[in-house]
Amino acid sequence: MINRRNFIQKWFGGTLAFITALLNPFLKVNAQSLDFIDNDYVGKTRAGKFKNFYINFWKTMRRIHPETWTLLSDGLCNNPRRFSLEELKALPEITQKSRLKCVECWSAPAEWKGFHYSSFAQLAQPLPSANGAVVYCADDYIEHLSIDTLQQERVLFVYNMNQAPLSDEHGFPLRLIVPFKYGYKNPKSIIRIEWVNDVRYGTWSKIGPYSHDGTILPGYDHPLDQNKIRRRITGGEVPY
Ligand SMILES: Nc1nc2c(c(=O)[nH]1)N[C@H]1C(S)=C(S)[C@@H](COP(=O)(O)O)O[C@H]1N2
Ligand SMILES: [Mo]
Repeated sequence: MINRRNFIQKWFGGTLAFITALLNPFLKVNAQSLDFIDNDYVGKTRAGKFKNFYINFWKTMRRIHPETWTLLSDGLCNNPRRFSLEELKALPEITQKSRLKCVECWSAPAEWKGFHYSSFAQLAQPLPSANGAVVYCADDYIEHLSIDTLQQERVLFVYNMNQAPLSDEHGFPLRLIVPFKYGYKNPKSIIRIEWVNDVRYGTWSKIGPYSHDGTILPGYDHPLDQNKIRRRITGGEVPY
């Protein structure tokens, strides 16, 4: 018996040490979450150059490498397949200035460039039975948007921000900008779009007190570019 107990203790202790050793690099990265400079990870940041445009990530993740990234489109569509960034950048370009408003209260403005759902839909060919898209991101973040929302004029699939390719922090190489919905409905670092016809809950609306719809409500805003001075907002897209 004692031998067996010893064995179990040793085995358990050894396994625990092994798992801790395996996790160590990740734990270290999390501990430095204010500083993802010069390493292969990105994560939540509010410091340094990001103090005027905070960075939210559900999980710390490896930077996406341009050579390996593709966008998978599958589910209820005629044409399940992968798209390269070049192919998506060849779609008709739209430039737009809009403010991203987080439900945690801050907001920040940017000029975005990308393409509209209508041109992407010609390639991806969602079936008439599809009424929404589940957007999967590289940090395991998920969001669901209805096709009705995606069709709105101000909604863009974006690959440029302020005349430069999206940074890893802001969602390289592709994100959604939905200016009249809270930031959590603006998924970034997108890797897959699944066309669906049922309602799916996104990461935040599943765990938080936040609505599935995510439309910006009347209330207050603390614009990071204006010293966070509190102002009233009326709901919907926040003025640039
Ligand atoms: N992949 C991914 N996209 C995401 C999030 C996330 O955690 N992971 N957070 C959302 C939230 S809550 C906000 S406010 C915005 C913030 O965008 P930013 O980090 O580019 O400022 O990203 C949204 N998109
Ligand atoms: Mo947010």
